[in-house]
Amino acid sequence: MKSNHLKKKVVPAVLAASIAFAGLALPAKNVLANEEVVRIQQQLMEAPTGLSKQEILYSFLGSQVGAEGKARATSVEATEQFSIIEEKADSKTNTYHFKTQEMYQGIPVYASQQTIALDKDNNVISFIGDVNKDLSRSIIPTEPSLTTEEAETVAKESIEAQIGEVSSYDGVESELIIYPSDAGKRLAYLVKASTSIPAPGYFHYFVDATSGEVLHNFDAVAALTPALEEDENAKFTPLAGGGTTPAPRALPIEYVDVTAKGMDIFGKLHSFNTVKDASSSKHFLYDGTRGKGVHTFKANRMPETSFILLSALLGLTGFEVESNKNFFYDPAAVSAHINASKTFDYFKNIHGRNSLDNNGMKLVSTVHIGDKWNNAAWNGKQMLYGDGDGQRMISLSGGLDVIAHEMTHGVIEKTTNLIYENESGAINESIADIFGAFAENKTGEGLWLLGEDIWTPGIQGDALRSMSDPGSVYIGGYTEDGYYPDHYDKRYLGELDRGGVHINSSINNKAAQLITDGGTHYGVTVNGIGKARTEKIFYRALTLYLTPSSGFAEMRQAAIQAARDLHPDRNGAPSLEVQSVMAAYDAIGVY
Ligand code: TI1
Ligand code: ZN
Repeated sequence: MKSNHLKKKVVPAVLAASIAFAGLALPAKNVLANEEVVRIQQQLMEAPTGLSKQEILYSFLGSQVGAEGKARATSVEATEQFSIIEEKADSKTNTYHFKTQEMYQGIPVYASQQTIALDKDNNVISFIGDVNKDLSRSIIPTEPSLTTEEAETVAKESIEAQIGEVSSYDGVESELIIYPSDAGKRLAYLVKASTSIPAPGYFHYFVDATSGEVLHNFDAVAALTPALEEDENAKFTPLAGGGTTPAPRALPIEYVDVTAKGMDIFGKLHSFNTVKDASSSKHFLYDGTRGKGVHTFKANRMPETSFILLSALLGLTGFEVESNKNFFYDPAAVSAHINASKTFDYFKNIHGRNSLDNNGMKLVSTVHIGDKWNNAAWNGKQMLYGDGDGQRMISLSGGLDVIAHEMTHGVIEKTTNLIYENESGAINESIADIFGAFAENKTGEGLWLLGEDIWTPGIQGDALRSMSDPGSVYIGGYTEDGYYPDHYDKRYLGELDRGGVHINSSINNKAAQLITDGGTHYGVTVNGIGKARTEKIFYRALTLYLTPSSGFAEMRQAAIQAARDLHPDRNGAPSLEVQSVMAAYDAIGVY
């Protein structure tokens, strides 16, 4: 197929994404906020009698779609437009929860999901998500003119124009979607292609399945790591004693659980669970007592970009951290191992969650990623930690809040899958920070500082971010005053940092701190309800109410609904908890 009129992208990926989602063809944002209605239980739709929960769901969804001024969609049409991807009862609150995916003639509409909740009487009490009101009346081709191979060729030609010839792709996957582009809804292939040579990349191409036009594209690796060029030539400096084979070694089949000791990055001695190979007597950092295990590896300073990618695609973990006796000498690895266990325990004990996927998923971490890399990440498979440059940061695995932040990204991915750009990306980052702080479980201001333990060893009392006073931390030219924003009106609207995901997260972080501690912010007074209730509200909002495209308004609605489920209205008035959540979001300018 000839594809010589590839649309040249002049708009950077993040901006293009925001155009795609906020342009003319935008799906209707549908946050039905009727929280101001003071009632025992708010209702979006009274339960029609004699219908099953699913029939009620579709009757409700039908009422949300159908072109303006025309009759609403029938339940049958709604059944075609929305498929249920999850449903569950919550016996504690007597509520019932659906998650749906919007479809067009059997093809999923990209990133369009909905959450709907019913109360014990089957009244619809909450609805959050995007809907395309006129979808069933739209005329979108459903038969592609291009074959999958042709769409992949379009993507490959564009990729190779950027990075040079790729002799072998690590992987190419394609699926048909309906893509709400700025030029209207199109049948498109989402082609995901990964490369490691000549440059690491995880390219996403939205190729019009009728015309072959590239509607949108981005490289998830480039967007993750702006220092790509620098890293490509990074020197590989193995640590003394490091292994030389870049393949992960499998654990011995016959091993016994043993307790071992070792020092963390602060020189503190800990006991922790490891295993011993019955035949060689070697010890490994594998804790088999939690879920399907907690397993900690080291990367011997392999460049972060390649590692993130190879690990995500091929499951590369690095090398086993081994010891010939039951004492471990790698402090960064010991810290990672202990902090992953503590975070596992936090989610288990506080939220009843069994690991990231609630099914015991093995927790894999790798330390010594990159050369003085000042960051940590979750790549969809595992956690990765840099050593820091020793000035700005020290080994990131030493920060319990850092580890809990990264693991929370795993929880988010397995639940809501908030899209990692613009507002939904800021909510994603904020939720990672919120549980990062809560899992750390410090008292006082330390609770609200992020990364304080691994940040600037030469300066005391500072941190990468502050949740209680975001505006006390300087970030430079991103915002008008140079500080992190603590109000929606101060949000960063540029393209850097995937649309400010680590910048605007501060706004929602402040709401979480206000709900917990109380306080007056921009003249709005919030009564604090404490950590124990706040963390449950955010967990519930994440797992039951948010959708992949949720932004600040949806976050407000989800938090209020979660608070309302856990602390119902009484005598026609919202509970104190619900009032606190409302006031906190008022205080940060999110309505
Ligand atoms: S999820 C990860 C971003 C990864 C991008 C690079 C591949 C992230 O958000 N990392 C945290 C690390 C952290 C967490 C540090 C809590 C301190 C406390 C982060 O905030 N990274 C900053 C430095 C950033 O990426 O801008
Ligand atoms: Zn993060």
